[in-house]
Amino acid sequence: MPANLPPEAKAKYAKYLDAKTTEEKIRALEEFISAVPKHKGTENLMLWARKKLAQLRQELEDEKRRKRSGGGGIRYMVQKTGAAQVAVIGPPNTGKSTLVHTLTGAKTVVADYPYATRLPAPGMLKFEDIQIQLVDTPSLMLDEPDSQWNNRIIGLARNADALLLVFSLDSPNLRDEIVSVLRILGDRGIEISKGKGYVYIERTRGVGDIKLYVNGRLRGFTEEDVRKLLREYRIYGANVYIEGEVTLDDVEKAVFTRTMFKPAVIVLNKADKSIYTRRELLGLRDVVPRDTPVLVGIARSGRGYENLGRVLFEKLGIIRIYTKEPNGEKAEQPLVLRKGATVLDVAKSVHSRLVKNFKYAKIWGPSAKYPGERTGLDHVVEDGDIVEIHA
Ligand SMILES: Nc1nc2c(ncn2[C@@H]2O[C@H](COP(=O)(O)OP(=O)(O)O)[C@@H](O)[C@H]2O)c(=O)[nH]1
Ligand SMILES: [Mg+2]
Repeated sequence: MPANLPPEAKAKYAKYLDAKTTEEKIRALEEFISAVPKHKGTENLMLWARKKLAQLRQELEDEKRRKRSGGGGIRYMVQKTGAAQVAVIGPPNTGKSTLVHTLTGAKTVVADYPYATRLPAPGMLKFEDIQIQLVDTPSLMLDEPDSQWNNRIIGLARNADALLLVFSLDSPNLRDEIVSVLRILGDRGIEISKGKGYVYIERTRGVGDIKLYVNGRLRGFTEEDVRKLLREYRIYGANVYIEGEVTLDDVEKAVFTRTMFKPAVIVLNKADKSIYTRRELLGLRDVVPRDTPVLVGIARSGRGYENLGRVLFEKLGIIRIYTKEPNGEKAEQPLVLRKGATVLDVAKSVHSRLVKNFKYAKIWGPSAKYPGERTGLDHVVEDGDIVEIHA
Protein backbone atom coordinates (compact mmCIF):
# COMPACT_ATOMS: atom_id res chain seq x y z
CA MET A 1 0.00 0.00 0.00
CA PRO A 2 -0.84 2.49 -1.23
CA ALA A 3 -2.19 0.72 -4.24
CA ASN A 4 -2.06 3.85 -6.45
CA LEU A 5 -4.51 2.37 -8.86
CA PRO A 6 -4.88 3.79 -12.35
CA PRO A 7 -8.19 5.57 -13.01
CA GLU A 8 -9.35 2.70 -15.20
CA ALA A 9 -9.09 0.21 -12.34
CA LYS A 10 -10.87 2.60 -9.99
CA ALA A 11 -13.69 2.98 -12.48
CA LYS A 12 -13.98 -0.81 -12.75
CA TYR A 13 -14.15 -1.01 -9.01
CA ALA A 14 -17.02 1.45 -8.96
CA LYS A 15 -18.78 -0.82 -11.45
CA TYR A 16 -18.25 -3.77 -9.14
CA LEU A 17 -19.72 -1.86 -6.21
CA ASP A 18 -22.80 -1.04 -8.24
CA ALA A 19 -23.30 -4.58 -9.55
CA LYS A 20 -26.58 -6.10 -8.41
CA THR A 21 -26.59 -9.81 -9.21
CA THR A 22 -23.89 -12.31 -8.31
CA GLU A 23 -23.19 -12.84 -12.02
CA GLU A 24 -22.71 -9.10 -12.58
CA LYS A 25 -20.45 -8.90 -9.55
CA ILE A 26 -18.29 -11.75 -10.84
CA ARG A 27 -17.92 -10.15 -14.26
CA ALA A 28 -17.12 -6.72 -12.80
CA LEU A 29 -14.59 -8.17 -10.37
CA GLU A 30 -12.85 -10.11 -13.16
CA GLU A 31 -12.58 -6.89 -15.16
CA PHE A 32 -11.26 -5.06 -12.12
CA ILE A 33 -8.61 -7.73 -11.50
CA SER A 34 -7.33 -7.51 -15.05
CA ALA A 35 -7.15 -3.71 -14.83
CA VAL A 36 -5.00 -3.68 -11.69
CA PRO A 37 -1.25 -3.47 -12.36
CA LYS A 38 0.56 -6.33 -10.61
CA HIS A 39 3.29 -5.17 -8.24
CA LYS A 40 4.24 -5.21 -4.56
CA GLY A 41 1.85 -2.37 -3.71
CA THR A 42 -1.18 -4.22 -5.06
CA GLU A 43 -0.38 -7.65 -3.61
CA ASN A 44 -2.84 -7.44 -0.70
CA LEU A 45 -5.50 -6.00 -2.90
CA MET A 46 -5.14 -8.82 -5.43
CA LEU A 47 -5.23 -11.40 -2.68
CA TRP A 48 -8.46 -9.93 -1.42
CA ALA A 49 -9.98 -9.63 -4.91
CA ARG A 50 -9.18 -13.25 -5.82
CA LYS A 51 -10.63 -14.54 -2.56
CA LYS A 52 -13.76 -12.51 -3.09
CA LEU A 53 -14.04 -13.85 -6.63
CA ALA A 54 -13.77 -17.45 -5.40
CA GLN A 55 -16.50 -16.77 -2.84
CA LEU A 56 -18.77 -15.20 -5.43
CA ARG A 57 -18.34 -18.18 -7.74
CA GLN A 58 -19.29 -20.47 -4.87
CA GLU A 59 -22.33 -18.34 -4.14
CA LEU A 60 -23.40 -18.49 -7.77
CA GLU A 61 -23.16 -22.28 -7.75
CA ASP A 62 -25.16 -22.42 -4.57
CA GLU A 63 -27.83 -20.13 -6.02
CA LYS A 64 -28.10 -22.38 -9.08
CA ARG A 65 -28.35 -25.48 -6.95
CA ARG A 66 -31.08 -23.91 -4.84
CA LYS A 67 -33.03 -22.98 -7.98
CA ARG A 68 -32.73 -26.51 -9.32
CA SER A 69 -34.02 -28.02 -6.07
CA GLY A 70 -37.01 -25.69 -6.16
CA GLY A 71 -35.83 -22.99 -3.76
CA GLY A 72 -36.76 -23.00 -0.13
CA GLY A 73 -34.02 -24.67 1.83
CA ILE A 74 -33.43 -24.57 5.55
CA ARG A 75 -33.44 -21.38 7.59
CA TYR A 76 -29.99 -20.92 8.91
CA MET A 77 -30.33 -17.70 10.86
CA VAL A 78 -31.25 -17.81 14.52
CA GLN A 79 -33.69 -15.26 15.91
CA LYS A 80 -32.05 -13.09 18.56
CA THR A 81 -33.47 -13.25 22.06
CA GLY A 82 -32.12 -12.00 25.39
CA ALA A 83 -29.55 -9.27 25.93
CA ALA A 84 -27.18 -10.34 23.15
CA GLN A 85 -26.39 -13.16 20.74
CA VAL A 86 -23.04 -14.96 20.81
CA ALA A 87 -22.09 -17.41 18.05
CA VAL A 88 -20.05 -20.39 19.26
CA ILE A 89 -17.58 -21.11 16.47
CA GLY A 90 -14.63 -23.42 15.96
CA PRO A 91 -13.00 -26.46 14.33
CA PRO A 92 -14.64 -29.93 14.60
CA ASN A 93 -14.77 -31.87 17.88
CA THR A 94 -13.59 -29.06 20.10
CA GLY A 95 -16.62 -29.29 22.40
CA LYS A 96 -18.82 -26.46 21.12
CA SER A 97 -22.05 -28.44 21.42
CA THR A 98 -21.05 -29.82 24.81
CA LEU A 99 -20.26 -26.33 26.09
CA VAL A 100 -23.58 -24.85 24.93
CA HIS A 101 -25.41 -27.78 26.50
CA THR A 102 -23.58 -27.59 29.84
CA LEU A 103 -23.94 -23.82 30.15
CA THR A 104 -27.53 -23.41 28.95
CA GLY A 105 -29.18 -26.80 29.21
CA ALA A 106 -30.14 -26.60 25.53
CA LYS A 107 -30.38 -29.87 23.65
CA THR A 108 -27.43 -29.87 21.27
CA VAL A 109 -26.00 -32.66 19.16
CA VAL A 110 -22.85 -33.95 20.88
CA ALA A 111 -20.83 -36.72 19.23
CA ASP A 112 -17.29 -38.01 19.08
CA TYR A 113 -17.16 -37.72 15.28
CA PRO A 114 -16.67 -34.48 13.30
CA TYR A 115 -19.51 -32.42 11.77
CA ALA A 116 -22.18 -34.07 13.91
CA THR A 117 -23.81 -30.66 14.36
CA ARG A 118 -25.61 -29.80 11.13
CA LEU A 119 -27.77 -26.87 12.22
CA PRO A 120 -27.34 -23.94 14.56
CA ALA A 121 -29.00 -24.37 17.96
CA PRO A 122 -29.58 -21.63 20.56
CA GLY A 123 -29.50 -21.77 24.34
CA MET A 124 -29.72 -19.10 27.04
CA LEU A 125 -26.82 -18.41 29.42
CA LYS A 126 -27.87 -16.65 32.60
CA PHE A 127 -25.65 -13.82 33.79
CA GLU A 128 -26.96 -12.19 36.97
CA ASP A 129 -30.31 -10.70 35.90
CA ILE A 130 -29.93 -11.01 32.11
CA GLN A 131 -29.72 -13.82 29.59
CA ILE A 132 -27.11 -14.11 26.86
CA GLN A 133 -28.04 -16.26 23.87
CA LEU A 134 -25.36 -18.76 22.85
CA VAL A 135 -25.72 -20.26 19.38
CA ASP A 136 -24.09 -23.64 18.80
CA THR A 137 -22.96 -23.87 15.17
CA PRO A 138 -21.67 -26.57 12.80
CA SER A 139 -17.87 -26.81 12.82
CA LEU A 140 -15.72 -24.77 10.46
CA MET A 141 -13.86 -26.71 7.76
CA LEU A 142 -10.30 -25.51 8.17
CA ASP A 143 -8.98 -27.33 5.09
CA GLU A 144 -11.66 -25.81 2.88
CA PRO A 145 -11.57 -22.22 4.04
CA ASP A 146 -13.62 -20.77 1.17
CA SER A 147 -16.34 -23.43 1.15
CA GLN A 148 -20.02 -22.67 1.07
CA TRP A 149 -20.30 -24.66 4.30
CA ASN A 150 -18.05 -22.11 5.99
CA ASN A 151 -19.93 -19.20 4.38
CA ARG A 152 -23.05 -20.19 6.23
CA ILE A 153 -21.26 -20.36 9.56
CA ILE A 154 -19.66 -16.99 8.86
CA GLY A 155 -23.16 -15.70 8.15
CA LEU A 156 -24.11 -16.69 11.70
CA ALA A 157 -20.99 -15.00 13.03
CA ARG A 158 -21.80 -11.81 11.15
CA ASN A 159 -25.30 -11.75 12.57
CA ALA A 160 -24.13 -12.27 16.16
CA ASP A 161 -23.07 -9.56 18.60
CA ALA A 162 -19.95 -11.43 19.67
CA LEU A 163 -18.09 -14.69 19.05
CA LEU A 164 -17.03 -17.49 21.33
CA LEU A 165 -14.17 -19.24 19.53
CA VAL A 166 -13.67 -22.78 20.83
CA PHE A 167 -10.49 -24.84 20.42
CA SER A 168 -9.33 -28.10 21.93
CA LEU A 169 -6.23 -28.54 24.08
CA ASP A 170 -5.81 -32.14 22.91
CA SER A 171 -5.02 -30.98 19.37
CA PRO A 172 -1.34 -30.93 18.36
CA ASN A 173 -2.18 -28.22 15.80
CA LEU A 174 -3.77 -25.78 18.22
CA ARG A 175 -1.70 -22.77 17.15
CA ASP A 176 -2.39 -23.34 13.42
CA GLU A 177 -6.06 -23.85 14.16
CA ILE A 178 -6.32 -20.52 15.93
CA VAL A 179 -4.53 -18.80 13.05
CA SER A 180 -6.78 -20.55 10.48
CA VAL A 181 -10.02 -19.62 12.21
CA LEU A 182 -8.96 -15.98 12.57
CA ARG A 183 -7.98 -15.97 8.90
CA ILE A 184 -11.26 -17.51 7.73
CA LEU A 185 -13.06 -14.74 9.62
CA GLY A 186 -10.65 -12.03 8.49
CA ASP A 187 -10.92 -13.03 4.82
CA ARG A 188 -14.62 -12.40 5.04
CA GLY A 189 -14.18 -9.07 6.76
CA ILE A 190 -14.65 -10.08 10.39
CA GLU A 191 -11.95 -8.85 12.79
CA ILE A 192 -12.06 -9.74 16.47
CA SER A 193 -9.84 -6.85 17.49
CA LYS A 194 -9.77 -3.20 16.46
CA GLY A 195 -5.99 -3.22 16.77
CA LYS A 196 -4.53 0.25 16.66
CA GLY A 197 -7.14 1.74 14.42
CA TYR A 198 -10.35 0.93 12.64
CA VAL A 199 -12.12 2.27 9.56
CA TYR A 200 -15.60 1.37 8.41
CA ILE A 201 -17.16 2.82 5.29
CA GLU A 202 -20.91 2.59 5.02
CA ARG A 203 -22.17 3.57 1.61
CA THR A 204 -25.31 5.65 1.55
CA ARG A 205 -27.65 6.00 -1.37
CA GLY A 206 -29.06 9.19 -2.75
CA VAL A 207 -27.54 12.65 -2.68
CA GLY A 208 -23.79 12.73 -2.66
CA ASP A 209 -22.42 13.48 0.78
CA ILE A 210 -19.46 11.98 2.57
CA LYS A 211 -19.70 12.29 6.35
CA LEU A 212 -16.83 11.45 8.68
CA TYR A 213 -17.24 10.30 12.24
CA VAL A 214 -13.79 10.51 13.77
CA ASN A 215 -13.10 9.15 17.21
CA GLY A 216 -9.33 9.14 17.15
CA ARG A 217 -6.52 10.56 15.03
CA LEU A 218 -5.99 10.89 11.28
CA ARG A 219 -2.29 10.24 10.73
CA GLY A 220 -0.90 12.50 8.02
CA PHE A 221 -4.12 13.31 6.18
CA THR A 222 -7.22 15.45 6.41
CA GLU A 223 -10.93 14.79 6.12
CA GLU A 224 -10.79 16.42 2.68
CA ASP A 225 -8.22 13.80 1.59
CA VAL A 226 -10.73 11.09 2.50
CA ARG A 227 -13.44 12.74 0.40
CA LYS A 228 -11.03 13.08 -2.51
CA LEU A 229 -9.97 9.45 -2.26
CA LEU A 230 -13.53 8.15 -2.13
CA ARG A 231 -14.59 10.33 -5.06
CA GLU A 232 -11.78 8.74 -7.07
CA TYR A 233 -13.52 5.44 -6.47
CA ARG A 234 -16.79 7.09 -7.54
CA ILE A 235 -18.13 6.90 -4.01
CA TYR A 236 -20.13 10.09 -3.45
CA GLY A 237 -22.36 9.13 -0.54
CA ALA A 238 -20.94 7.42 2.55
CA ASN A 239 -20.57 7.49 6.31
CA VAL A 240 -16.94 6.93 7.25
CA TYR A 241 -16.35 5.79 10.83
CA ILE A 242 -12.80 6.15 12.10
CA GLU A 243 -11.56 4.97 15.47
CA GLY A 244 -8.07 5.04 16.93
CA GLU A 245 -5.03 5.90 14.84
CA VAL A 246 -5.55 5.50 11.14
CA THR A 247 -3.61 6.26 7.94
CA LEU A 248 -5.00 7.11 4.51
CA ASP A 249 -3.87 3.61 3.44
CA ASP A 250 -6.18 2.15 6.07
CA VAL A 251 -9.03 4.17 4.59
CA GLU A 252 -8.23 2.92 1.08
CA LYS A 253 -8.10 -0.65 2.35
CA ALA A 254 -11.56 -0.15 3.89
CA VAL A 255 -12.86 0.70 0.40
CA PHE A 256 -11.96 -2.83 -0.66
CA THR A 257 -12.59 -4.97 2.35
CA ARG A 258 -15.65 -4.19 4.34
CA THR A 259 -14.29 -5.03 7.75
CA MET A 260 -16.62 -5.40 10.67
CA PHE A 261 -15.56 -5.73 14.26
CA LYS A 262 -16.90 -8.60 16.38
CA PRO A 263 -15.69 -8.82 19.95
CA ALA A 264 -14.58 -12.35 20.81
CA VAL A 265 -13.67 -14.60 23.69
CA ILE A 266 -11.44 -17.61 23.10
CA VAL A 267 -12.07 -20.91 24.86
CA LEU A 268 -9.36 -23.56 25.10
CA ASN A 269 -11.41 -26.64 25.96
CA LYS A 270 -10.66 -30.22 27.06
CA ALA A 271 -8.24 -29.03 29.72
CA ASP A 272 -8.52 -32.56 31.16
CA LYS A 273 -6.82 -33.89 28.01
CA SER A 274 -4.40 -31.02 27.45
CA ILE A 275 -1.08 -31.84 25.81
CA TYR A 276 0.31 -28.37 26.56
CA THR A 277 2.24 -26.90 29.47
CA ARG A 278 1.23 -23.57 31.00
CA ARG A 279 4.25 -21.97 29.41
CA GLU A 280 3.28 -23.23 25.95
CA LEU A 281 -0.22 -21.81 26.41
CA LEU A 282 1.16 -18.41 27.33
CA GLY A 283 3.18 -18.64 24.12
CA LEU A 284 -0.08 -18.62 22.12
CA ARG A 285 -0.50 -14.95 23.04
CA ASP A 286 1.31 -13.90 19.88
CA VAL A 287 -1.46 -15.33 17.67
CA VAL A 288 -4.28 -14.03 19.90
CA PRO A 289 -5.00 -10.27 19.98
CA ARG A 290 -4.11 -8.70 23.34
CA ASP A 291 -7.64 -7.56 24.05
CA THR A 292 -9.19 -11.01 23.54
CA PRO A 293 -9.83 -12.91 26.79
CA VAL A 294 -8.81 -16.58 26.87
CA LEU A 295 -10.55 -19.11 29.12
CA VAL A 296 -9.32 -22.64 29.78
CA GLY A 297 -11.73 -25.32 30.96
CA ILE A 298 -13.67 -28.56 30.64
CA ALA A 299 -16.98 -28.36 28.79
CA ARG A 300 -18.33 -31.64 30.12
CA SER A 301 -18.38 -30.32 33.71
CA GLY A 302 -18.32 -26.57 33.05
CA ARG A 303 -15.15 -26.21 35.11
CA GLY A 304 -13.20 -23.10 34.17
CA TYR A 305 -16.23 -21.45 32.59
CA GLU A 306 -17.85 -20.14 35.79
CA ASN A 307 -17.08 -16.55 34.78
CA LEU A 308 -17.91 -16.87 31.10
CA GLY A 309 -21.13 -14.86 31.51
CA ARG A 310 -19.29 -11.89 33.01
CA VAL A 311 -16.43 -12.10 30.51
CA LEU A 312 -18.90 -12.11 27.60
CA PHE A 313 -20.93 -9.31 29.17
CA GLU A 314 -17.86 -7.11 29.45
CA LYS A 315 -16.59 -7.97 25.99
CA LEU A 316 -20.01 -7.24 24.47
CA GLY A 317 -19.76 -3.67 25.74
CA ILE A 318 -23.32 -3.63 27.02
CA ILE A 319 -24.76 -2.08 30.16
CA ARG A 320 -27.91 -2.59 32.23
CA ILE A 321 -30.12 0.36 33.07
CA TYR A 322 -33.06 0.14 35.47
CA THR A 323 -35.84 2.59 34.77
CA LYS A 324 -38.02 3.92 37.55
CA GLU A 325 -41.22 5.91 37.53
CA PRO A 326 -41.33 8.95 39.81
CA ASN A 327 -42.40 7.61 43.23
CA GLY A 328 -42.38 4.05 41.83
CA GLU A 329 -40.12 1.04 42.27
CA LYS A 330 -37.13 0.40 40.03
CA ALA A 331 -37.87 -1.99 37.15
CA GLU A 332 -36.93 -5.59 37.81
CA GLN A 333 -35.75 -6.22 34.25
CA PRO A 334 -33.04 -3.88 33.01
CA LEU A 335 -32.88 -2.21 29.63
CA VAL A 336 -29.78 -3.41 27.81
CA LEU A 337 -27.89 -0.61 26.04
CA ARG A 338 -24.45 -0.05 24.52
CA LYS A 339 -21.64 1.33 26.63
CA GLY A 340 -21.59 5.08 26.13
CA ALA A 341 -25.39 5.34 25.97
CA THR A 342 -26.99 8.53 27.28
CA VAL A 343 -30.22 9.45 29.03
CA LEU A 344 -31.54 10.18 25.52
CA ASP A 345 -31.00 6.51 24.55
CA VAL A 346 -32.76 5.43 27.73
CA ALA A 347 -35.73 7.71 27.02
CA LYS A 348 -35.88 6.55 23.39
CA SER A 349 -36.02 2.89 24.32
CA VAL A 350 -38.83 3.49 26.79
CA HIS A 351 -41.07 5.72 24.65
CA SER A 352 -40.60 8.41 22.02
CA ARG A 353 -43.03 10.55 24.02
CA LEU A 354 -40.46 10.74 26.83
CA VAL A 355 -37.99 12.35 24.46
CA LYS A 356 -40.46 14.92 23.16
CA ASN A 357 -41.71 15.95 26.59
CA PHE A 358 -38.44 15.47 28.47
CA LYS A 359 -37.87 17.82 31.42
CA TYR A 360 -35.02 16.21 33.38
CA ALA A 361 -33.80 12.86 34.67
CA LYS A 362 -32.80 11.72 38.13
CA ILE A 363 -30.00 9.17 38.42
CA TRP A 364 -28.92 6.80 41.16
CA GLY A 365 -25.95 4.50 40.76
CA PRO A 366 -22.41 4.44 39.32
CA SER A 367 -22.79 7.44 36.96
CA ALA A 368 -24.49 9.73 39.52
CA LYS A 369 -22.32 12.33 41.27
CA TYR A 370 -24.71 12.00 44.21
CA PRO A 371 -27.84 9.85 44.65
CA GLY A 372 -30.68 11.32 42.67
CA GLU A 373 -28.49 13.63 40.57
CA ARG A 374 -30.52 15.72 38.11
CA THR A 375 -29.28 15.52 34.51
CA GLY A 376 -30.19 16.38 30.93
CA LEU A 377 -30.49 14.10 27.92
CA ASP A 378 -26.75 14.04 27.19
CA HIS A 379 -25.72 12.49 30.53
CA VAL A 380 -23.77 9.26 29.92
CA VAL A 381 -25.20 6.36 31.93
CA GLU A 382 -23.32 3.36 33.33
CA ASP A 383 -24.03 -0.29 34.10
CA GLY A 384 -26.31 -0.54 37.13
CA ASP A 385 -27.75 2.98 36.96
CA ILE A 386 -31.33 3.66 37.99
CA VAL A 387 -32.91 6.31 35.77
CA GLU A 388 -36.09 8.22 36.52
CA ILE A 389 -37.34 10.39 33.68
CA HIS A 390 -39.54 13.40 34.33
CA ALA A 391 -41.63 14.50 31.39
N1 LIG B 1 -12.35 -34.98 27.67
C1 LIG B 1 -13.20 -34.06 27.25
N2 LIG B 1 -14.04 -34.34 26.24
C2 LIG B 1 -14.89 -33.38 25.81
C3 LIG B 1 -14.91 -32.09 26.39
N3 LIG B 1 -15.84 -31.36 25.75
C4 LIG B 1 -16.37 -32.15 24.81
N4 LIG B 1 -15.80 -33.39 24.84
C5 LIG B 1 -16.10 -34.53 23.95
O1 LIG B 1 -15.61 -34.23 22.66
C6 LIG B 1 -16.45 -34.79 21.65
C7 LIG B 1 -16.94 -33.68 20.72
O2 LIG B 1 -17.78 -32.82 21.43
P1 LIG B 1 -18.84 -31.89 20.71
O3 LIG B 1 -19.44 -31.01 21.76
O4 LIG B 1 -19.79 -32.67 19.87
O5 LIG B 1 -17.86 -31.03 19.79
P2 LIG B 1 -18.22 -30.00 18.59
O6 LIG B 1 -18.01 -30.73 17.32
O7 LIG B 1 -17.23 -28.90 18.76
O8 LIG B 1 -19.62 -29.55 18.81
C8 LIG B 1 -17.59 -35.47 22.39
O9 LIG B 1 -17.27 -36.83 22.50
C9 LIG B 1 -17.58 -34.79 23.75
O10 LIG B 1 -18.10 -35.63 24.78
C10 LIG B 1 -14.00 -31.82 27.48
O11 LIG B 1 -13.92 -30.71 28.03
N5 LIG B 1 -13.17 -32.83 27.84
MG1 LIG C 1 -21.18 -29.65 17.53
